[in-house]
Amino acid sequence: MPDKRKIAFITGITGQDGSYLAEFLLEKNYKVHGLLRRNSNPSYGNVAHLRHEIEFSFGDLADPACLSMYLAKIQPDEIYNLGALSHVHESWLQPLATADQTGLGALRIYEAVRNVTPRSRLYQASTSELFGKTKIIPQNEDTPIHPANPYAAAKALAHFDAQIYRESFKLFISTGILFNHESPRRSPDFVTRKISLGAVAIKLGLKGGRLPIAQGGRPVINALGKLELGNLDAQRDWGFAGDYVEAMWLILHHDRPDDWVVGTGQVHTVRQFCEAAFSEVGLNWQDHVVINPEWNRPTETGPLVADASKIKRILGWKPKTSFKQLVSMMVHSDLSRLS
Ligand code: NAP
Ligand code: F7E
Repeated sequence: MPDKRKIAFITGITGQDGSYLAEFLLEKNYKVHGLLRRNSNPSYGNVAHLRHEIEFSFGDLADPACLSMYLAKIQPDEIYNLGALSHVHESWLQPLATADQTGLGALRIYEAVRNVTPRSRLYQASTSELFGKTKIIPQNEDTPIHPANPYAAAKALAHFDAQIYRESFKLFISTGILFNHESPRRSPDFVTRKISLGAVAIKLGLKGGRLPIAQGGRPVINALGKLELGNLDAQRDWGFAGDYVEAMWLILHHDRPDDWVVGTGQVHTVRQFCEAAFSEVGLNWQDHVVINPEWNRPTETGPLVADASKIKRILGWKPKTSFKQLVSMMVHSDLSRLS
């Protein structure tokens, strides 16, 4: 019997979103393929638990030949381009690699689709960082794009090219302009996971080699037992990644390609995240957090707040997880992991 399942190809499958999306699509009986970078020690990242259910293709967004070859072989119905150097702070340290992987990487996928599988539907992972320095609050699909860091500039290239390829070549390329979304699978380089890991490590009294590694390859707690953070006043619209992958799928199932803002419409500060996470483990954050200006950025973005009324109205999507539930989920997951 021929396999009639729909075929999806995911770049960035080992990342936070790639793993939730793979689970979501497998649940819907898709055949899931993923682009996997070859490392000296093979690593399946967040999809290690699914490695027998996913077909992996070794490759890289830097290599257009491999992208075309895999599309020809896999013939995907849907492509989700989630692969990117996704860290804003890191993008100042690696601006050229960011431009290449995050910006040109997307363009290489669009070219491969144009030349090899023009009937595939393509989702491009755009970001609220596109709005960067905007003075307009909240932001929707019509808000002018004003990037403020190398990551956002690379994503802007990918975003504009998605629109250009859609209009010029009649390809089905949609973008999801997603605001921050987090989960227990978030890399500890990002502030929310750094805080949940830090609160739990302090609660459990972890020391030395038992401490998880966070941003900059350093233990999450410093030698004095404190959690070092940068700008506590920074504001973000934080949602749960598991809710957002459903939006990606809905976006590709609309009858025409388009751009879609996805977020909760609620902002919180880094300080409020600390307060909520430490109180989950019965601690007062002010006793444990210190400022390290090293984690400040040359320019800060925001406040970035989503006006997601379009996707709510047309596709019926809405976030299911509150800020409080998100923080609690992350802290309790780290508690059971580290206990
Ligand atoms: P993530 O956890 O950092 O995952 C990034 C993924 O990209 C990893 O699987 C990584 O593979 C892969 N990758 C990086 N460079 C690559 C290359 N040259 N070739 C192939 N794969 C490469 O990111 P995420 O949070 O899941 O986000 C998914 C996408 O959404 C990203 O494009 C991100 O920029 C965008 N986005 C995220 C958010 C958010 O709040 N999470 C919001 C808006 C947009 P390795 O495991 O090999 O490193
Ligand atoms: O920073 C402040 C920092 O690194 C959030 C990516 O998924 O979302 C993410 O980018 C805020 C910033 O995420 C620390 O200054 C304070 O204002 O967790 P973050 P991000 O930069 O918002 C967007 C939408 C994406 O598209 C990206 O791919 O937190 N902050 N102290 C800190 N941030 C970090 N990382 N570490 C600190 O110690």
